[in-house]
Amino acid sequence: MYYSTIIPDELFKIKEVKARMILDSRGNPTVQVRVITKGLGVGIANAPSGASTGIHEAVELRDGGRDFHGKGVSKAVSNVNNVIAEALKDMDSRNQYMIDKKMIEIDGTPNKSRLGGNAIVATSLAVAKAAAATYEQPLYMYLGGRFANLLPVPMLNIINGGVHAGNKLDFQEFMIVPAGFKSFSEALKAAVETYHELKRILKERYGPSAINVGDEGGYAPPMEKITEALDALIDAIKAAGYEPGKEIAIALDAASSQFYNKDKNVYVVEGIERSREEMIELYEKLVDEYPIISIEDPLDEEDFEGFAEITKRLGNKVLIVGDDLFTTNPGRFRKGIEAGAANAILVKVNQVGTLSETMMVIEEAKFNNYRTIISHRSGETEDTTIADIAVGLRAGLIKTGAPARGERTAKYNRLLEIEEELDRPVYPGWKAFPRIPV
Ligand code: 2PG
Ligand code: MG
Repeated sequence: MYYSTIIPDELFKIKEVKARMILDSRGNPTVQVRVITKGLGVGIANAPSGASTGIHEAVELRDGGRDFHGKGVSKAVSNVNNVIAEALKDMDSRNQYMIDKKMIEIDGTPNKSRLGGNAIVATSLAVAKAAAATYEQPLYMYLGGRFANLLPVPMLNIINGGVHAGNKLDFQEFMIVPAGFKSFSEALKAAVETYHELKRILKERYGPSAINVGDEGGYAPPMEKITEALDALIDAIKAAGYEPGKEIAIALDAASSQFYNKDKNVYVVEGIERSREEMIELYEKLVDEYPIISIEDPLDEEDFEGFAEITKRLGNKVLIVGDDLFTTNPGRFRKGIEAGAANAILVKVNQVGTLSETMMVIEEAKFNNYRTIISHRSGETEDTTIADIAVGLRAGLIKTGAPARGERTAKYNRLLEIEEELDRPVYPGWKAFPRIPV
């Protein structure tokens, strides 16, 4: 982190920590935390919320009972206001590690279930933002200093399936990746144009209801086959005037634990039961036929061995991304590194629960040649912190939904702002991936 010597230390001390309940993009309660330093730096952060949550994630503390169908967060809010606020008072807001450690110690559980992962993550991020505000610096600069100049390549989920949509697509996310451009803004423009062409194509092929959107702003057309979704993406890219595979590629999040049948040890895709080997063969075929450059959670979240196998077979061409597999958890990630499982990690701050642990995971990833993708959750808010984290920690890639719905565009809009603010913004394009097209 970036330290200045001009501002007295006293002003970085935490004066106030206050939480409240707000709503997320699915209309569920979530936690907002505001931290104020003695120098009157204000940091506000909201906890996001997943649907396809891995079993190893930090736990979102929910009230249960009748209110909000059990999804209330009054316990988490009260934990911030009555326990965390007292513990953090007068601590130096720049001492992120000690602050996060303190919350972890008070919580005392391996999955942050006592204070709540939602209470802890919102506080952790709000502390960093309050420290940055005390320096009068944007968060990305506070986190990365003068090295914070790398805009991430966006992975835009424009067809939704799985548990994020009400259709029959087994894979959860069909993303476009505008890697063949010189700047973030040009890349985003191409993605937006493709998104609108896709809308036209889907309406033509499947009727007006096909342009309803899912949780992440992507369309949720009544398709059944994976190849139908991929064909629609290719047609949309071409209709927008871009070359598939050269300018815009495709990424998938299979979120396969959702269609894995543990008792039978099979994956049920398009009504057919498939073994691990048959799944890998399916992915190999798809990668052969389509310009796919990234596959997230291709196999079950416990199958480190299977992940190692698919990484061996496809890892020189595509990113094999661990999301539910790693859950941004340092211990699980280390196990994955040892097994040779995956070559990229999806990084969700609320999955592990604190900013310091997130930073440790990113460092570990870079040291071990894993690519890092900073990710939103399917339940989001207008909070844009992950955009600053992606730039500040030089992640190289970001996954934050379709270029539609305010909680998704907020992050893209923040990245446009950052690109404009930077002296020399760098857009890594294809360098973010193992396969550079010829
Ligand atoms: C995922 C995420 C975000 P959720 O699986 O990668 O797209 O979904 O937040 O529902 O876990
Ligand atoms: Mg995922």
